[in-house]
Amino acid sequence: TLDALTLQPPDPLLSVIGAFRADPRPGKIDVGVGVFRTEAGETPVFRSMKAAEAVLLETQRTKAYLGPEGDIGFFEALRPVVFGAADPGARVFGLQTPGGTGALRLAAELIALARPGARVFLGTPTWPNHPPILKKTGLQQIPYRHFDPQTQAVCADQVFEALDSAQAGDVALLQVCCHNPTGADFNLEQWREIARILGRRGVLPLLDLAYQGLAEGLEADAAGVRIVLEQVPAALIAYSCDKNFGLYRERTGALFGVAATGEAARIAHSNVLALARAAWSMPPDHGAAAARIILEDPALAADWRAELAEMRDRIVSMRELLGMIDPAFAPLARQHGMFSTLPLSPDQVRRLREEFAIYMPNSGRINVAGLTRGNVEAFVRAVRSVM
Ligand code: PLP
Ligand code: TYF
Repeated sequence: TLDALTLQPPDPLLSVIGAFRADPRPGKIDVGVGVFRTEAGETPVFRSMKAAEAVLLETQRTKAYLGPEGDIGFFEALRPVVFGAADPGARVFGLQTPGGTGALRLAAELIALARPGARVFLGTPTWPNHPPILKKTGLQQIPYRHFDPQTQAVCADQVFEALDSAQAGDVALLQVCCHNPTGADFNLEQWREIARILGRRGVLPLLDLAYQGLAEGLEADAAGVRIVLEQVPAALIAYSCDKNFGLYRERTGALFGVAATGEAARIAHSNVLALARAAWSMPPDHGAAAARIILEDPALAADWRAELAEMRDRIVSMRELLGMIDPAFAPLARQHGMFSTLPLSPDQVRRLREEFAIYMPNSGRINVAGLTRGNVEAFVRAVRSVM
């Protein structure tokens, strides 16, 4: 049976990790995979997380199964961070998932169960894992242009036009903040227009929130969710804690659903539980348990928020520095989060790797958190020299 398989290409983002590691050149620069890095080039465990893990080690009395929902306390503690004052009460359902990826996959499965082969409107370029997840669940993709490489900004008119061509029962997969791979987010005015269109057309929003707190702040970064919820009866939110709690390999996330009524939420909830059971049965506990301890403790939560603010400040200052060194990079200062996509060909990306030991995926996406005050000028010079 297995000899019927054919060779598959590796993950274009994760394969940069190994290539960078194998390069012996000092001064090499990794702007590849999307993990936050400090000025020292490290991706440390948060202080607040270390403290929460110590509490967990001390107080955890059992590791007995929790069930397909995972840690309900985690889900409930995260809920106000996502919805704030816009919490739809009994219309909310959901569960803990293995990372944002697990939440996306479960959301896609739920949509496919309700409406097999549903159409999903998807802005391009997007995170390379979005298309395979939709494909695996048999959903149909309707791509449209999200980003204009010339202006380095959202092409809002094309987004509105695409979404306005959707019909009742269609889905729109939208990234809420820190757009991966372009950093080009919707502003509030654009979110309001998108929300009106989704409401008018009867489109189900599938909101991908993987970087809350890394753009402008925890509250500001959830604006898209809250604006959309004012205009639509139902929505799905795939949430990742892997960046904003620094949990990455612990695979921590949640799927939040909002249904039209409490009864519809109860039914949808029973379906996501059944789908989770058939996929991973129960999510891994550690990251969610530690995140819950942070969120439930005012002092730890305050420290967590301060650490997030530090990360955000570093990202913003690297973006500003890029623009100050070379005006061609100035538009990057208006973008959010770790990612930007430079107008580089795969051949130029190869030259940066071979001649300058600068590592990024072939798409020309860079992680600005891989830059430091010490290497940013060399980075700009190298990029300019291959352009
Ligand atoms: N969505 C986007 C846009 C992402 O960049 C990521 C990154 O990992 C995810 C979802 C999934 O996050 P996780 O690592 O928690 O699965
Ligand atoms: O886009 C990124 O770099 C992050 C990390 O299969 C990531 O989202 C990349 C690829 C992948 C899972 C996570």
